[in-house]
Amino acid sequence: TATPTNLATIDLSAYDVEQSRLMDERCIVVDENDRAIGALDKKTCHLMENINKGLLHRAFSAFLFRPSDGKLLLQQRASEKITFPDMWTNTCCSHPLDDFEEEKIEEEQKGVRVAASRKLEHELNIPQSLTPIDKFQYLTRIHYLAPSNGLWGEHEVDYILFITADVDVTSSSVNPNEVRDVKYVNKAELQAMFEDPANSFTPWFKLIARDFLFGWWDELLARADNGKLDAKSLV
Ligand code: DMA
Ligand code: MN
Repeated sequence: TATPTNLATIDLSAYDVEQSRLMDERCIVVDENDRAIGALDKKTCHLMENINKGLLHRAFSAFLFRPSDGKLLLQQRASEKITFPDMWTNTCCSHPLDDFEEEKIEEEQKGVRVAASRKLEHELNIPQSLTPIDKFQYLTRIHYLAPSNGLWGEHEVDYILFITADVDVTSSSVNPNEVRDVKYVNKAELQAMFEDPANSFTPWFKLIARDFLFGWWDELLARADNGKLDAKSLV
């Protein structure tokens, strides 16, 4: 197969300095069966030119619910993000990194759980003590490809993780380089947001909402009504 376009060939100087720096993180490259086959920097992994040749990496999508009212925390991505800026999406997404030994562990999805806890703190300032890795409920993995704009896109095996945590995140408590705004929504409020053409959403969030989230959410709320909200027993 052809060599991927690498760091040297695309100039990031027009982008946000911090987001450009994060493009040096090393993602875990996988095959179609989610077997780890190597590591490449985040920039290489997100160039459509490489994605179109089949380059695939491992990721997670975390969904955080507030136990008091069963509402889901959404984020609007910062304008500084190089991929999918300003779009509304689930609580937090990112990648387990080859840079950290713990994030490469596949048993019981340990690597993506550790990465999710790390990034919930980095993006939303949620203390890691509130998101211990055993509290994440792993639901499924999805394989998807989505272009962002001309140059950039996503092609991932994405692990979907639910967690409940009693935190009040606000637009002024988050990392502004990652997150522009936040919102807690119930199912009807999210449906109304989807119906408003003024809002734009990430393609993976639309996909997960359509195929999985709304169904799971009923189950979650039913349990909340019984005073037994416990994502661990959902599946
Ligand atoms: C990447 O998310 C992961 C998915 C599931 C799309 P991201 O672009 O928010 O990653 P990061 O926060 O590391 O830039
Ligand atoms: Mn990615």
